[in-house]
Amino acid sequence: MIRLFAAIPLPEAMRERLSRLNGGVPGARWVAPENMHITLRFIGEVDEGRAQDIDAALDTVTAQPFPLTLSGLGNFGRGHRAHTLWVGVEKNPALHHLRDKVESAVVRAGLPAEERKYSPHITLARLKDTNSAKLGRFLEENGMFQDGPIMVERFCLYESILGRSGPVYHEVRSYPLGGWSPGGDEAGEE
Ligand code: 3AM
Repeated sequence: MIRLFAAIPLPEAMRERLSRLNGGVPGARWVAPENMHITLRFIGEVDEGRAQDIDAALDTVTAQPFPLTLSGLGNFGRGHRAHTLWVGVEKNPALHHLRDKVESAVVRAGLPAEERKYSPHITLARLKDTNSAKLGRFLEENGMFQDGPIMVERFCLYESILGRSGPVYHEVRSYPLGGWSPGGDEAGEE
């Protein structure tokens, strides 16, 4: 079995800048810069055959490259139950369009549809029993964070290997955006 997810990789310089936010939240487990990405779809554990079907389906996804800007910070989970500290993404219909296409591809490959609303973000840290006042101060101090825009020109399939010191992600496939498509998507006809 292989644990997979589809995500947008980020340029190294941007990941380095994001990693400079590390600090000031006691108990946070900060994500290493090499592990930062924007998840499009968590896939989970699949066997080799299903992984090949997913790869083939993702290979058919067509979308134009698009700009993306990071903006603001937030957390998932309330109060002392906060579990994820993240950097947000400025409103971006093209990102949601790509995510919808990835979702359809994954469902075509036989996976159940994702029920949860898509909230694009970059996870900065995982939290546990975090002091909510300190977290609040961190969010206030860094809430104006902005970075980019970058051009999103590809998305990737990653393998997630769970280990004692956190997951390690490996890019297993890269899918370029752009180029010709029989559906006319690339000509902006949608
Ligand atoms: O992009 P982020 O870091 O927010 O939290 C996991 C990570 O998200 C998420 O998938 C990404 C790559 O591992 N993830 C892990 N298990 C998950 C699950 N069971 C999950 N997302 C949804 N359901």
